[in-house]
Formats: sequence, C-alpha cells, structure tokens
Amino acid sequence: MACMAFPEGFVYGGATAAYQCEGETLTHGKGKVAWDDFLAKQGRFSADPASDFYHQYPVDLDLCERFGINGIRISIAWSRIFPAGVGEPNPEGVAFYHRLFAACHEHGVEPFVTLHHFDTPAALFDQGDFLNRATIDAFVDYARFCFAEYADEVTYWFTFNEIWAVATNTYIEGTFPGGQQANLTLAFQCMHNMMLAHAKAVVAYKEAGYTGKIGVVQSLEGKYPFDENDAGDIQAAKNEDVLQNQFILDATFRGDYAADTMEVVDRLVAIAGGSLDIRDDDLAIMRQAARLNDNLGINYYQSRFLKAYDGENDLHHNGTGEKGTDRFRLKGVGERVNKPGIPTTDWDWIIYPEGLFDLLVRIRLQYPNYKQIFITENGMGYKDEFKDGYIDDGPRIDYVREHLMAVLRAVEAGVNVGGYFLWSLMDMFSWTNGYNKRYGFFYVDFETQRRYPKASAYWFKRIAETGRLE
Ligand code: BGP
Repeated sequence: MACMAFPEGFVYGGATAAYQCEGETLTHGKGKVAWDDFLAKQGRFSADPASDFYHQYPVDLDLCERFGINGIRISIAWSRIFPAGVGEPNPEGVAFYHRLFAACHEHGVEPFVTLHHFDTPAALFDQGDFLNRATIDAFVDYARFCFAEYADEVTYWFTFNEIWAVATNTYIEGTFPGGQQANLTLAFQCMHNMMLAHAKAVVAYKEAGYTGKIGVVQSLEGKYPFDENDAGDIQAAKNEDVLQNQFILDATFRGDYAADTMEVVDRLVAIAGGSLDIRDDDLAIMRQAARLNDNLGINYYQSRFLKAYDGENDLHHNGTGEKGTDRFRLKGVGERVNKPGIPTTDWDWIIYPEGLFDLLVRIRLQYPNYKQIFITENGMGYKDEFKDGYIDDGPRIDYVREHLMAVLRAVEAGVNVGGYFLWSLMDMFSWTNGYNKRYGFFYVDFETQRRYPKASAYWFKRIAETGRLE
C-alpha cells in the first residue's frame, strides 16, 4: 500500500467531553445540568465517576505524551464555572481548568477547548434551553469570562459541540433530556439560536483582540439517495442534508440561509407546524461572524442512505448495541435504510469513509471562505474485550485507517485539514448508551479507574511519530 504523509504541523489528537469523563458531577461547587436528574430517573447508568478525569487527568495526559498524542479536545463544564449558568463564578471550578490546561502544556499536549458539550446548566435548561433567547446572552457572558480567564492557556476555542445533535436528540429523536419527537420546527429554531450564540461569541472574541483561533464543531453526515435514479429518494437525501448539514453550514460560513436551503426548511416546517423566528439583526451578526471563524470542527462517524417516506413517524434509538434495532422514519422527510454490502456497527452506525471525503471536498467548493478544518471526532463504538490487559481492537484500527485515508485524499484534493481527534481519548460515558459502547485508545476499567493501551493506541503512536499512514 502506498505510504501517505500528513501535512506539516498536523495534530494527532484524542477527544473528551466534560460530562462524559470528569465525574464529580455535583461536587466541588458544580451546578446541576439536566442530565443529572434525567439519568437518575432513567436508572440505567450514571455519569459518576465516569472515567474520573477530574482526578485522573495527569494519568491521561501522561499517556498522551507517551503515545505521541499532541492534541486533546476538552470541554469546560459551564456549570462548574457558573453553577446557575449566570451570576458569581465558582472559584474551585475556575481553578480546576487552570490546573488542567497547565498539565496539558507540561505534557506537550495542545488543548482544543469547547465551551458547551451538551451540558447547559439546569437553571437555564429549565427555562427553555437555547429556545429561550436569555440563554444566548448567558452563554456569551460565560464565553467572555472563559476567554479572559484562560487567554494565556488556550489558543484553540470552539463555541459548541454538535448543534445538530442537540437539536435532533432533543426535538426529533427525543433521546436527550426534555426530549420530544419529530418537532422539526423546534429543531431548526434551536439550531438557529445556537448558531446566533456562536456568532455573538466569535464576534466578542475577535473584538476583544485575542490572538487565538475560534470556531464551532458540527456533526456532519453524507446523505445519499438509496436509489440514485429515484426522484423521491433524491429528495429525501436532500431533505436530510439540509436538516443536518446545510442549514448549519450556511449559518457558519454565510451567516444567512441560501434560497435552496430555505426552500427545504420552509417545506419541513410547514409539515411540522408553527413558524421560525429568524430576525434581520440575527443575520447581521451571523454574517459578521461568518467572516471571522478560524476553523470548523467536523465530527464524522457515518453517512446515511435515504428512501422517500410518507408514513407515520417511527423512531427507535438503538442504545443497547443490539444490531438491527434502529429505526428512523420521518413523515415527509425520509427513511434511513442500510445499503447492502456496507458494514454497520453493533449500534447500526453505517461505516462509510467515502462520506467524509465527500463532505470535506464539498465544504471547500460550497464554502470557499472556510479557513481550516479539524476532524474533531471520529471513531468506532465497539464492545472491546479485555484479555489480561490486552485489548485487540482490530475493527477500530481498520475504521480509523480508512477514515484517515479519506482525510489524506481530501488533503490531496486541496482541503486544508489541520488535525484528527479520535473519539475518544480513553473510554468514557456515552450519553444514551452507557458504558459498554467503548471508543477509546485507552481502555478504562471503570471499577479501578486503571487505564490500558489498546492495540489501536500502539498503532496510532506509529502514525503520530512518523507522520505517515502506512
Ligand atoms: C458525538 C458526541 C460525543 C460522543 C460521540 C459518540 O455525537 O459529541 O459526545 O458521545 O458522539 O456518540 P455515542 O456516545 O452516542 O455513541
């Protein structure tokens, strides 16, 4: 096989998120998030102590250093800084992230910091989360505080993680706290309001004269018609593409919504009922931010094949790893189907690296003002087997290799990609799946909190050290 080199300065990273790894969810002055009660009520699993990153971060950063991982995605838990979302900061929380960022630098691991990873403080969540415009202002105040507090420690900022995931899991699939199903209107409104909050934070960052880089992390998927010659399937793919990809990409890079985007949005909102509140003032600040974004984070796991669908809504989330149980059929939007011959994970995620290549090239062509892209998450949920400290995660290695190949092909095609972060650095809590869905380079024994490098960690180390994919 050809030997392919990564660009100069490429970041070889691992990703984490505060609520999924820190533990100490209600201690050290941290305020509640909606997930705390939601998970307790569900009774399936808890995010305490998760991977105990609050205490184990020196161990994890040491592993990064030893395995050539020179970047880490970290999110700040908003409610650790402002327990009620607004008001007085919690000094213990503020100090924790100073210690964490200092340790990153001691180990030569660049922190890429996200301000919001699915964890709006409960006090704000209960008042409508981002559907309530007061949350936008609170977020921008929190962002300003973090920019000032950590200016000397953090160069790479992301405002939000996966605006689409918040919207779909809260208002379409109903798997997140406060979940509703098939409310496309609220999903679009949520995405618009979060993109407005992103824009305001970007403008605040740049106006204050900071010299670091700022952007947003979006979760994108390739959307393909099941039958390329079927007009209904083609339309279904377009519907899903606008819903998940194009609406937020327009918001990110244009600062408004193109006519062909709004044609689909208006049709889907008409099916769902209600109307959208998108104001001229919103678009003015979003257009300003669209010119200022430094980078886009893409989280890519899978693509979808769509068939036309006009039956009743029928949604079931596979949160157990029982293959073949996932269903997503949305009236007037489409039905997600598997394509024969294309592999899926135990959680029914379609493994399709070509989709990543297509998305990267598309962004370069459709949004030529993008500056740099980081693959901020990619990885494979897998039921890793622990055999006396040895974890052979060959399928994960294959998955990552194929996706890195797609990245390198896109780079060759002229796309500026600055780095790749595996989801996840070490095993951690999965929001709707708990602990048997593992993703890490490092196996975590959740009883003892000991870490064990998996085969994929050794494999990735060689890539990070040589800068080449063999
Ligand atoms: C992304 C999230 C992560 C992570 C990952 C894997 O959407 O940003 O937080 O959880 O997906 O998803 P899951 O845990 O549902 O398998």
